[in-house]
Amino acid sequence: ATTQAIPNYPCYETVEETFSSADSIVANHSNLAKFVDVGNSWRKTQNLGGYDIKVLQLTNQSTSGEKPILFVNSAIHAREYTTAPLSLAFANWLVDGYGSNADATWLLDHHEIHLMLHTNPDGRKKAESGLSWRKNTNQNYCGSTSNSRGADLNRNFTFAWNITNGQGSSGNQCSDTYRGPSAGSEPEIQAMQSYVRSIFPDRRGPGQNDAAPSDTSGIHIDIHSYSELVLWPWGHTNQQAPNGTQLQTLGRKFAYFNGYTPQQSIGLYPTDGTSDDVSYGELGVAAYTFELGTSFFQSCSTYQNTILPDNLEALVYAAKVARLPYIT
Ligand code: ING
Ligand code: ZN
Repeated sequence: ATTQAIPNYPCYETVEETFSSADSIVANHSNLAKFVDVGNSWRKTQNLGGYDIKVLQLTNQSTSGEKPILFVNSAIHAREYTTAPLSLAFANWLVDGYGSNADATWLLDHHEIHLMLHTNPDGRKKAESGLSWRKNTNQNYCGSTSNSRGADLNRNFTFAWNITNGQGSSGNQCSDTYRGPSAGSEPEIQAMQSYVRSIFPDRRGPGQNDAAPSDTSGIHIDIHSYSELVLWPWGHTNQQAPNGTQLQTLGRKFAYFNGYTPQQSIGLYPTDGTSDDVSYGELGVAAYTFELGTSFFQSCSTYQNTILPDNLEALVYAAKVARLPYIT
């Protein structure tokens, strides 16, 4: 692969380096890893280059039976540099430890870890040039050459989309929290939502359309930066989620490992159409947002000495506690 590290941030893999590292993991551990194409970035849908949306699936393919799933997505916001490197480091920790580290071995034998390393690769490519880019790069919003163009992918999910009267997202195409013209309008979000629906069964109780999940067995973590927080639904209302107590208990345990502040996500600010609200609200998956570190363009030394080790422990713990619905 071509070497093209991000200027001044040699510890953070580019999109291409991330994908080629994932390909190497598969090449060196073909019984433990698959790298699956699950959709397209906006630019790819337009034949403007762009990228596939890909998931690194990690589990021992020789051990059979249904396994509990941890799904992690990272870099949905382009400038949040540390997030995809953390997911990739987690993957390497698992496969490198297989057969020697008891935790890594047990996790790969009996669990599935699914990593959407780059949820917004078009945007991430912009951010790699040093721009403070958050959204995707959809040229239909805010003018085709504006650096304010695109949709905020973490306001575009189909659950509770645009439900807070403009408090939790923006209708202004040039805003950094532009929600898109309709729920799920962006191809990156269509790819992620159909993937999440394909791996997690609907755990909601009978007769419930959009609320009151009765079980939290699978786990989804959306990795962002920054603010040193562990967040859980809801973001679109001050009400506690139906499983608010359980979500808080698990969130506090994640926070024990990474040292962050655990809270319901609306405590940060109101949001709508976010990833954690949809995974929890539509499917009953225990869904969290981690806010890594203290800046977008975090120094490599802080990432390597603090953010990476602390959050690796939190992710390992999350993979361990993901469980099957019938285990209580
Ligand atoms: N923060 C998140 C955002 O999308 C968030 C915070 C996520 C709040 C999910 C509630 C739910 O705005 C960053 N840094 O992107
Ligand atoms: Zn973010």
